Amino acid sequence: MTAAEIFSLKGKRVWVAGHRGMVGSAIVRRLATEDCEILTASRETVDLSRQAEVEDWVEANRPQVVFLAAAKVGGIQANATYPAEFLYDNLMIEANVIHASQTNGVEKLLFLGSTCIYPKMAAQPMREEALLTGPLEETNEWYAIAKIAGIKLCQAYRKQYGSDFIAAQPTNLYGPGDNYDLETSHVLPALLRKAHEAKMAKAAAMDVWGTGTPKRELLHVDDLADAAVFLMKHYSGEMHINIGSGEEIAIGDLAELVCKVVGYAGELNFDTTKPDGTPRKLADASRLKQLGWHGARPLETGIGETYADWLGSDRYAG
Ligand code: GFB
Repeated sequence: MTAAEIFSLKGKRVWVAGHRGMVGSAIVRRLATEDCEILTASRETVDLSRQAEVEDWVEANRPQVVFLAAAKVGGIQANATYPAEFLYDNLMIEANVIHASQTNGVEKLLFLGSTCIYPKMAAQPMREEALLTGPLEETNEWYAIAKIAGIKLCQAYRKQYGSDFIAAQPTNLYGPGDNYDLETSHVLPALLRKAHEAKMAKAAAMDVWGTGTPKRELLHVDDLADAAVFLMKHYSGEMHINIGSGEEIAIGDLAELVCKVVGYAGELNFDTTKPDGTPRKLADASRLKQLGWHGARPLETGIGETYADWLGSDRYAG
């Protein structure tokens, strides 16, 4: 049974902060099917890390609803290389957008975090209650601390001002609009690119970082966008909500699946000089399920769609 719709987007001015990113652009695509007015602001118009610019823009544009999808993001190596940027940029963006939303009377806001907020050794699947029960994983603790602060801002503004600000944690995402730079990307676009290039070059093998044993749960970004809109309409509460597919896969098996989709039959070379990161990261999405959302597409289908999208996009350099 689906929980009742408690908030309507009909006729509302809805700001998607971070609309050029993978998550924000997916939310814009999803909102196109709703009867609402979508607001976006380019980086040239408003730098979200600047408090005065955010306050001026929100005051002038008066959004009623905010999807806070703007963030500095990256894969395991980017997180480990740029700790200051991952902490500072994300803290500034979320503090500015959440505060300006409260002072300008935004009716509802959804903040998007990440399942890396949970302790490295959290019991699996990870329930929302695992937050702040143990040490974080070292490669992404800077990003995680910023995202935890975002959740706490939503809770604090709800407590002190009665603001209907909610938070959700998507698991590892993939899909259209992803970053394919091998140094800074997440695992799925990296594997797609490596397998494709190895196929084109008729290479005997391709590199996979780490041991291949860590497990990850992957969710297509269009499914995340659908779940985010669902939560906006059907959920209000202090508890942050997990968003996941419920399926996990070892990185070695993921590499094999990507090779199958791409049509590359070479060997996999595991480069153990690269970090593994968290051993397992499976979200317990039962709260979301109980509310009535369960729409994740099968992983192989999503990888096939993403591969086709990348080959046809201007991110593909040939
Ligand atoms: O996706 P990923 O970079 O991020 O890496 P995390 C996931 C796993 O895939 C790690 C392995 O065990 C990597 O070692 N891997 C194998 C690769 N080959 C590759 C490759 O070519 N590129 C990459 N990038 N990985 C990030 C966090 O963690 O995930 C962020 O750092 C955030 O804070 C994000 O939470 C969702 O899942 O380890």
